[in-house]
Amino acid sequence: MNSTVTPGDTTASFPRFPEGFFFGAATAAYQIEGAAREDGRGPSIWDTYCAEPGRVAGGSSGDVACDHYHRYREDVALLSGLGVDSYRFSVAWPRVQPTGAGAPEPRGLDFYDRLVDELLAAGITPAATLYHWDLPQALEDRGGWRVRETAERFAEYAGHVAARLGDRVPRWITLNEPFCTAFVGHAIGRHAPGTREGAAALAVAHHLLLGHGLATRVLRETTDGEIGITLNPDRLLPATGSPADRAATDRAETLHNRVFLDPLFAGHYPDNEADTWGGLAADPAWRHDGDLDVIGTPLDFAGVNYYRPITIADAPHTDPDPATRTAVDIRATETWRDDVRHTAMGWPVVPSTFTDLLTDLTRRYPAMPPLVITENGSAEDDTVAADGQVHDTDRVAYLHGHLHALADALAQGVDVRGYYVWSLLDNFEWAFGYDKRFGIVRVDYDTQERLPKDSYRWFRDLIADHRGRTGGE
Ligand code: IFM
Repeated sequence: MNSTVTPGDTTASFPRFPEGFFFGAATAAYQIEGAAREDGRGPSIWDTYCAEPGRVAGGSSGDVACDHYHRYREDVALLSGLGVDSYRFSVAWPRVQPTGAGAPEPRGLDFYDRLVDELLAAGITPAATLYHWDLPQALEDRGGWRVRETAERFAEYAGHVAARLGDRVPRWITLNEPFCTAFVGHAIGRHAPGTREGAAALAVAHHLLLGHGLATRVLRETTDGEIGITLNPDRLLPATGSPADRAATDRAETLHNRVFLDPLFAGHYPDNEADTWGGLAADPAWRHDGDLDVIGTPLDFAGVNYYRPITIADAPHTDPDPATRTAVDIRATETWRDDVRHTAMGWPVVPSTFTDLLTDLTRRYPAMPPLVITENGSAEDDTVAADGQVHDTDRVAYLHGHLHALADALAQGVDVRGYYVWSLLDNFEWAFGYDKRFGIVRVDYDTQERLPKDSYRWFRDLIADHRGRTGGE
C-alpha cells in the first residue's frame, strides 16, 4: 500500500478500511469550552496553572478558548458536514462537581445533556472522555492524584456522569493520556500542576490507573456502553545500535509505555523498574494488595493517541540545571532527527512508525482489547491565503500518510475499530497556548469564526469514499 504523498497532493488514493470501521473527530473540554466561570463550574488545576506567570505561552488560558460552551450547535453542524460517525469530547469534572466531591452541579450536566442530544439528532455517536486533565483544584489541594482518595472520588464522579448520560452515550473513555498527567504534570512540570516531584509522579501514575479501574467498574453497573482508556504509547527508537542507547530505550519504554500497559493488559508491574527508576520506587507504598485486579478490569477497547516517533539516546548524567532537570531521571534523552519533516510542534513525521507501534502493541500485549485511534493529527503553521482559505497541504499529507499507515496495520491483522482526528477545531494547546493549531477547522480567536481548512474537506471526502464503499459504522 502506498504510504507516501507529496505535499499538495490531495487527490492521492484514499486508504481502504473494513466495513464497520468508524471515523470521528476529537476535542477536550478545557481546550475548547471556555465559559470557565459559568453555571457553577469550579476552578481546575489548569485554571490555576494558567494564572501563574510564565507557565503558558502568551499568558493565555482556557477562559474563553473556542467558546464551544455557547457555540456547540455550530460545532456539531461542522461535524455533521464532515460526515463523521462519532465525536469524542471530554466532560469537565469541575463542571459536574465544582469541588470534586459531593452532589453534582445540574447546570454542568445539563450542558453535556444538550451536547449529546444535539449529536444524536445529527446522527453522530457521542464518545465521552471523563478525564482530560482538568482536575478540580479542590482535589489538588487535598493531594491530587498523589493520594488514593482522588481515585475514589473519580469513580464517584464517573457514576454521576454515567447516571445522566449513560442511556445515550455508547462509548466511554476513562482517562486521556495518564502519562501526561503523571510525568509531564508531576516530573517535567510543563503541565498542571507543574511540579517536579520524583517518586510522587509514580504514585500519581498508580492512582490514575486505580481510578480508571474503579471508574470502569462503576460505568459497567451504570451503562451498557463500551468502556476503554486512552493511552499515548510512544514508538521509541534507539538513536544508535549501541548497547547503551538500547538500554536507554528500554528504560524510556517503561516510563512512556510499560508503566501503564503492563498493569492494564499484562496483570503485572514492569519487571525492569529498579533499573528504570533507580531508588525512586524502592518502596512503592502507594500500591495495595488487590490494586492490580482493579486496574486490570476488562475493557472493550484500548484508545491509542499517536503523533510521532521518539529517538532515544543514553544520557548517563543527571541534568545539573534545576531549571531543566526532570524529577524522574531515567538517564535517557530524546534526540533530533534531520532526515524527516517536523510539524509545528517540532515532531518528526514518520507514518510507518504508526504501523510499527500498532503491530508491536498487539504482539506484546495479546490480551489487549481491540484498539481505537482516539487521536492523531498535526499542528501546522497555517495561514489564511488570499482566496480566504487555509490550504494546509502539510496536514493533509500527514493525515494521508498516517491513515495509510493505519490501513497497513489493519492489513497485518491489528484489530482497530475506528479513528478520531485531532482535532476538530484549533484550540488551546496547553503550555503552548493558542500558538499551535491542530484543527481541521480554523478558529479566529478574535471573532470565534470557524473556517474549514482543506484538511476538513479531504477528511470529509475520505469518509464519504469509505461510506460509499462499505456503508460506514
Ligand atoms: O492537544 C493534545 C491533547 O489534549 C492530548 N493529546 C495530544 C494533543 C496534541 O498535543
